[in-house]
Amino acid sequence: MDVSWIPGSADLVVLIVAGVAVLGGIGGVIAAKGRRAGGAPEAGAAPDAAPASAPESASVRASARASAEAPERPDARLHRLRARLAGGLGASLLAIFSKGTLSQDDWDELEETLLLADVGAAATDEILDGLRERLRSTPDADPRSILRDVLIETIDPTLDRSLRLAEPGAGQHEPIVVVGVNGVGKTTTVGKIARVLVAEGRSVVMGAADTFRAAAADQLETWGARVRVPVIRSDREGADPASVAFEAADHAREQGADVLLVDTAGRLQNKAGLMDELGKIIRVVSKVAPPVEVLLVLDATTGQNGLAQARVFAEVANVTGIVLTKLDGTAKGGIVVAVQRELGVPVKLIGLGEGADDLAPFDTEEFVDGLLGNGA
Ligand SMILES: Nc1nc2c(ncn2[C@@H]2O[C@H](COP(=O)(O)OP(=O)(O)OP(=O)(O)O)[C@@H](O)[C@H]2O)c(=O)[nH]1
Ligand SMILES: [Mg+2]
Repeated sequence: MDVSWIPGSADLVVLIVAGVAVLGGIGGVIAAKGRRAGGAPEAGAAPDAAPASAPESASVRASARASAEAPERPDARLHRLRARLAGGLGASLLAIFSKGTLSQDDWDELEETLLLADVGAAATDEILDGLRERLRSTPDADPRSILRDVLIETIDPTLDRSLRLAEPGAGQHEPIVVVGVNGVGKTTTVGKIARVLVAEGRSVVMGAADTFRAAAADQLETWGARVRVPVIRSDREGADPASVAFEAADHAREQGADVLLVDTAGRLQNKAGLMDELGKIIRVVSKVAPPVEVLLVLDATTGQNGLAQARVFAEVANVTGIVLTKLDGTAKGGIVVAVQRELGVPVKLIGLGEGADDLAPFDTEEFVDGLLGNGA
């Protein structure tokens, strides 16, 4: 833009540039917005923490504007959401099973249906063997209940799927780190988990350690504002994610929060880079408190690709649980079986929609009943 016609424009340009630089500097440091929002002391802040005189940030304004919402209690959620599972895998299986005696073609169709639902080859064989064996040994039993039993056994109702958290109010600022490739639903899941924890009476702090895009932290702040959970973030794109994670952990400790939720970036540029970044985040958070959960978020619609990515994450971080998102409207529910086998860790939560309360604790029987469209 040519501004040379404005008297003293050279000075003006210098002033504007200087102003932008100052603002950039303020925005570039860790902006412990939750701290300022809550008026909590700055003690223990990293040396580069935002000065108290920094202008009020967007998150503070957003938090003030938003009215707090009461999230739905988690226990009944899967029951409400399970209708969203029906119509996919379960409907196809039941259609085959309702034929009575199964011909070889029916068995082939069953196998194909399971494979198409991403159950995986080994588990498919096991399910088919289980079905044959049950149909033989209990010929009078309802084939539908045999199918239900075999699916429940395959998914394994004995696995501990609870988040390993202390009781609400324990104030142990226990970290949960959420990882996964981009677009799978990490940030949404972090926001939804915050709502679940708040509904359970827990105090929560969130850390936006996805510093790749400023929009990622904005997205998390929107979630935080709705349930009045402070979000620690940086305004500078490309800021050190581990510093943000540390600030967040430190803030959670200061506040005596029950849980710290850390959102991370999903770029899978290469394994070494990922290992470096995630490793560092987990290490610095551990200085305050070791993560009680590292949750891997997987998009249920991505099939084998998703599994391959999951493997890389599992090698890099000590994944303790899986969150399967986007199970609404997909016939790929079989991925639950495949991913548990692949990684040897249980699916703990499932995403069944974009709505704020569309995340449910995984319950094997409810899930199978949902798949099979069994009545409530
Ligand atoms: N239908 C459906 N959509 C979902 C679910 N979970 C997340 N989404 C949508 O998936 C999209 C991506 O979600 P994000 O939470 O931004 O994903 P992310 O992993 O944080 O993405 P990056 O930050 O880019 O790595 C959004 O449009 C979400 O609304 C789900 O369970 N069901
Ligand atoms: Mg994100």
